[in-house]
Amino acid sequence: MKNLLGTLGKSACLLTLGVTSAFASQEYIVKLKEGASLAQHKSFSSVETLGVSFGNFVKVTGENIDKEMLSANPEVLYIEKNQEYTFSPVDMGEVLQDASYTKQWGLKNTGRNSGTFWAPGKKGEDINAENVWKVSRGSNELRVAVIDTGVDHTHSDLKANMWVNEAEKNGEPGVDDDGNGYVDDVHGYDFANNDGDPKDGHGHGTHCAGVIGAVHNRAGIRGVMSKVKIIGVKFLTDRGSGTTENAIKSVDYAIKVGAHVMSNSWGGGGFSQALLDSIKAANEAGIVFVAAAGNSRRNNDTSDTYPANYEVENVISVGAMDGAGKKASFSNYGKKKVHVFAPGKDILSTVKSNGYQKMSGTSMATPFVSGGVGLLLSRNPNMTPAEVREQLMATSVRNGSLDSYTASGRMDAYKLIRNKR
Ligand SMILES: [Ca+2]
Ligand SMILES: [Ca+2]
Ligand SMILES: [Ca+2]
Repeated sequence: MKNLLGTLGKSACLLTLGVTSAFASQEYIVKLKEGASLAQHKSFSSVETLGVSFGNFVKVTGENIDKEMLSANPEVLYIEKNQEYTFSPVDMGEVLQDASYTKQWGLKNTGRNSGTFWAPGKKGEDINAENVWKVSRGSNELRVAVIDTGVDHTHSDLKANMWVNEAEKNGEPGVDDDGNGYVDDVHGYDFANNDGDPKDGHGHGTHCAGVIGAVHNRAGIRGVMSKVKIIGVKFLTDRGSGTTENAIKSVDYAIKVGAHVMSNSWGGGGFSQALLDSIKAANEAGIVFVAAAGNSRRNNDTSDTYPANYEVENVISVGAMDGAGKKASFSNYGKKKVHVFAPGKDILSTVKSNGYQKMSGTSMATPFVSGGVGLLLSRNPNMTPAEVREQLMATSVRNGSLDSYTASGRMDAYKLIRNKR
């Protein structure tokens, strides 16, 4: 009986695989030589130019595409699968009405706002926000691209800190008024739906945006930066997944509109040369690329986690700390490859529809670092990404609990700005 079931199981599985590969459409990202184009082939249903600035990329769609044949084409530099990326907050609380600064333990940990009866928080395990705000509050010139599920740019706690493309705001609907190649990109762009409105149908991207730059008024919460211009770059759908194609288009867009920092609370898939090329292009443009270390409790020194693990000097991989100053149980870690930790458990921030919510994940730790880097660059706009990362790591606090999980410690925004080592 056991044998029979085993055999049936196996053949059923094979059958499923067969069906999938025969009918499913495949998508590949292909980098071609400059000026080259791809000749039509019967297995292609479409060849689409991606139009990014760092190479001649096309997306090839079709059934039974012969990857070997494509690779052998002398015009092809490389070919890879159009992969899928996701974000993964490990925990999402209820949407709150009574959001307040006193609950933001990541900014000011009182020891009473950061834990539970069973797992108490620890006073001072935060990013030292109140001290840094005496020195820097950010700048209206500093642009942070939140590459995510979009941003609710109408949120009352975000609106004043959204980037505004004036030519589009005062221009005509349906027209690319500033001629940057994107129609109606007033506050950013939506690559998931190919339109100029990166509104957030999920909440995750808005949460990240609030951690970076919620307005310092008397209502709701405060961001790490009180002055910043947030660019909403949406490539994750409202269900939270996106492709290599739209990830590299997003990075390209953020470069084109002059972002200083890219905040990336997403990951997945395997190695992608195309994504790596886009990150290198961002590095050459002097843009810091902050990335979530991941939420699968893994050691990133021995397991590949992308984009956090790409070895480009502008990449800062961020792990999540809990309210006691310890590694959050879900957080990935890495003595070599995770550069820094930041608050990432029970983080209160903005969500869509003018709401507030607590979420947990390295997704939430990442924008704390994007904001900290934003504060630094507001004061020192000429620092290179390599210098930023070096200073971030050298000024991080080694609190004992995190020592074996990261190359440095917990980000201290005040020490970072003052370069106190
Ligand atoms: Ca435009
Ligand atoms: Ca327009
Ligand atoms: Ca506020």
